Amino acid sequence: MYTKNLLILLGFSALIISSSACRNTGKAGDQDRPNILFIMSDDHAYQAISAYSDKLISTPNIDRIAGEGILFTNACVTNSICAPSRATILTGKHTHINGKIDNSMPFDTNQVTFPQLFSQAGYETAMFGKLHFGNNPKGVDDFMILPGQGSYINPRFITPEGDTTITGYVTDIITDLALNWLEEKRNPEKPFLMMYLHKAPHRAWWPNPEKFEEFSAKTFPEPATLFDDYKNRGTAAREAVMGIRTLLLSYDNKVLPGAIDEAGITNDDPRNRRYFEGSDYSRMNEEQRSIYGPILESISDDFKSRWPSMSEEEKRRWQYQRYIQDYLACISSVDDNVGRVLDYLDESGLAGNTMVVYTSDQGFYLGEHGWFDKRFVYEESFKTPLLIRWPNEITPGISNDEMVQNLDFAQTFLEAAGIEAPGDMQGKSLMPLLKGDTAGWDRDAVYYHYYEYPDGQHMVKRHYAIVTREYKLVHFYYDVDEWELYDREKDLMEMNNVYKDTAYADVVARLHKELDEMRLEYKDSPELDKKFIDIYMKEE
Ligand code: SGN
Ligand code: CA
Repeated sequence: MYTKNLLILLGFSALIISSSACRNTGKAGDQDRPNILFIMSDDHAYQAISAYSDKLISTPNIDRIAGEGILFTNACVTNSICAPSRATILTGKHTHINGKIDNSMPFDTNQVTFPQLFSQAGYETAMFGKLHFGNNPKGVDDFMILPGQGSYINPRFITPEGDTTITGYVTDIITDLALNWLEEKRNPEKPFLMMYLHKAPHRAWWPNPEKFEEFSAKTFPEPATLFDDYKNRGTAAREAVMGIRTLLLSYDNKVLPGAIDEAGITNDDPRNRRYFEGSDYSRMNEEQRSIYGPILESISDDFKSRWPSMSEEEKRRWQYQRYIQDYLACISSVDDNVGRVLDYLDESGLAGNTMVVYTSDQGFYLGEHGWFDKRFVYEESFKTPLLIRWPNEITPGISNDEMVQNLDFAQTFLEAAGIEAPGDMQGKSLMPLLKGDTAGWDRDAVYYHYYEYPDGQHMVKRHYAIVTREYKLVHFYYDVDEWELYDREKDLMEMNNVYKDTAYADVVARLHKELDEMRLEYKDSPELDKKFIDIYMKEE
């Protein structure tokens, strides 16, 4: 079956190679306009991309994008959570303007998204994978998206023709769909915009069986702050519920529920078994169960033999290893699949005039501060990976440390395609930076605002912030009124809130003023903060 599909794919590749070879020699009209391939994964921390750091994993394919293009080392998001990040990317506006401030708020479909503008300008457009908006994408000629968070195993897809379920592993399937569209479905006479959006490595981190087996046998280094005690920080860090020890033993760490009983544990989180029973595990067919089974048994045996005699510290270490093993295993599949797509672009002759972007909807904690998840403006979740390749325009192997944001993507792609951006977009095109022209880049601070609180789950308080290269000034509000200041140059791990340190009095005064100005400039305000709280109260 697989071989047959492969042969069909190869056949089509050959056709495309010959047609695109002709197409790319021309320099007139549509053939000048670049293709855009936007690759985004879900919760992919920059710490888990070897172009940024090789401490945890090697990602040779994702790295290729930067090796043959540009690596942004200071890219960040405006609101570190899934659907708001996607809304910012699609609209080029902060979430208080586009209205999608949290995962549950509906997306206002009257908002203009950049794929609509591409479509109007004659581009062929498509979207495959995770959107997470609660409504279908606008401006795409073709799409297959996961409902909500979607599933890792045998995922269901929403398509323009109705729903369908595909047997297999989600990362491979989304890639098959994207490649199939590139090879067979798109109109080769037009430039394309493709949104290729992975579900991985989102919780609950189900790897494919081969990676699961491979990575569950590895041991990974621990971050320096795995045992952070949140001293010298505010209430928000102490009260957030995203500690490694709050990971659920079966649902997250893949210990079979029976093994928890056999280990004599009587105080397991009541959600654990329920969630596990409704998880990807329940979606497996018999054949898949028989492949995953021995790996789950081996994890469960290790758990039973060691857990009952472990100290609290050892339990945190054990749960961290299980977490990071599965997380990185999921990324390894993403990397392999990105490699398939890059190879296709090379082989088809499309690579030169295709801008390939790799990013994530936000960063993620990989045990730093003792956490998983995101949401905070603190470094690991505020920053996001950003790698861009476009051989016809970008000098290979450059790196850029300017403060760029996901807010900038829409205007960048529009400028690249020669399409005028609407005047109310709030970002800045990165085109000069892609061309190595940093002289005219005059942004020295970015704005951040997170809203999803109280969420009953991770409980990260509402906050807004101004971030400059040197400092981060944050205001936590709603049920607290607390300010934090971090010295980003002296305190890389953000362990000391120096807001009340008199040595920083001038900095605090200056940043307060700049933050006020920035809130005005981006049209955010105390009235809007209140409006969003009122909407939230009504929903409750
Ligand atoms: C789920 C996860 C959370 C996660 C949110 C948001 N819990 O609710 O841990 O923060 O998604 O993620 S789970 O028990 O359902 O796995 S986001 O990427 O969609 O914003
Ligand atoms: Ca996410």
